[in-house]
Amino acid sequence: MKQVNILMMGGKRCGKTTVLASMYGEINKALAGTALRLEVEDPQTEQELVRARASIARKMEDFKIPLTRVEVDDNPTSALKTYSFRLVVEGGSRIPFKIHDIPGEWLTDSHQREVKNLVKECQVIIIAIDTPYLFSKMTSKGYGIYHEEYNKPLEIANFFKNSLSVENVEDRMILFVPIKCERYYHLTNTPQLNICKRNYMQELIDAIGCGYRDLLMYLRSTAALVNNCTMAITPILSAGGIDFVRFRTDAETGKVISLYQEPEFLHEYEQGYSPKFCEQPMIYALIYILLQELGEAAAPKRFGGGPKLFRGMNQTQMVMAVETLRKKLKRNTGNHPEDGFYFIQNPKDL
Ligand SMILES: Nc1nc2c(ncn2[C@@H]2O[C@H](COP(=O)(O)OP(=O)(O)O)[C@@H](O)[C@H]2O)c(=O)[nH]1
Ligand SMILES: [Mg+2]
Repeated sequence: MKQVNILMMGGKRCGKTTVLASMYGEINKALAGTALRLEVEDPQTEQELVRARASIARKMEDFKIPLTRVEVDDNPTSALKTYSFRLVVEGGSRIPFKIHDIPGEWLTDSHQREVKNLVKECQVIIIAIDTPYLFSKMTSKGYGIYHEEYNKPLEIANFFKNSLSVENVEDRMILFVPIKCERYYHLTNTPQLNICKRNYMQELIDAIGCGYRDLLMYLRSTAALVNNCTMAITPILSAGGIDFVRFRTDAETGKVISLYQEPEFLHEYEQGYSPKFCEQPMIYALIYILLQELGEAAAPKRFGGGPKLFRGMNQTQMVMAVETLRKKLKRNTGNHPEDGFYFIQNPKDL
């Protein structure tokens, strides 16, 4: 592959652009000490990220009024959106770094072929999960009542099972990224609120297990997948200082309305726009891609060995970048997840 390609899928309007804007604000701190830096490539990407940031910042102001309503936006864009970045290697060489955001409907309609072709080009697939829909209004199935409708887990599973071959997915990293985790993170970490001492971030892992059961079973169904496909859960607080509180159905329109408010008991430095963990999926992705590249570089020349993607970097720089990023990677210790971070399968030993 000549460029880094990451595919993002998930329910509509779940907050993907907002997460990308927060990620971009943080990733270069994580890359400090490596020979790499991420930059925006085109003005349109820049504009979109600025707009998403302004929108969430405006919301943070609105949420100072308790129980501010957010209505589910019914006007999602129905086109593929590509965010163009570049990885700049010390010394000047540039690696195109693209994040493709596909509308959820594309998994079931006539665009399936296009998505399939896109998957072939992508090293990493991100499944964005709207966490309140997954976790709130819990049912006996182990996930929330709105999860199937809004996060589309069945459509995602069917797409993987029916439209992709094992070769399409086996050498990939698949990240489950629960976004808007504020409420559950703050509840877990605020003793005044967590009277039953529950670890909501840990419970989130079980909810993902139940909510994406079909997909997970499929991705673990053959030796080829188990031995090659990397899977992890990397939760995100896309905005920081706002908590989802509950859903309400509007009596007149029948629409589901989410209620948000400023969290209680937050330290001053956590109030307002203070996203957390947004850089983590990119750290996971970069380590994975660097390791893949190092693996190929180690392959004998006649099999086309030697770094292709990171041509401007020598092997030592690549190894050092992996080591630096590894130190910043949030991960589970043994079977114990940390803040909901959890490797489901880690065959490449990240
Ligand atoms: N309350 C709340 N709203 C959010 C959050 N993330 C995004 N939004 C809002 O939800 C809407 C859709 O977000 P966007 O990032 O454009 O979603 P996308 O369609 O998946 O790219 C925007 O109005 C955002 O400001 C969040 O963490 N909390
Ligand atoms: Mg978007």
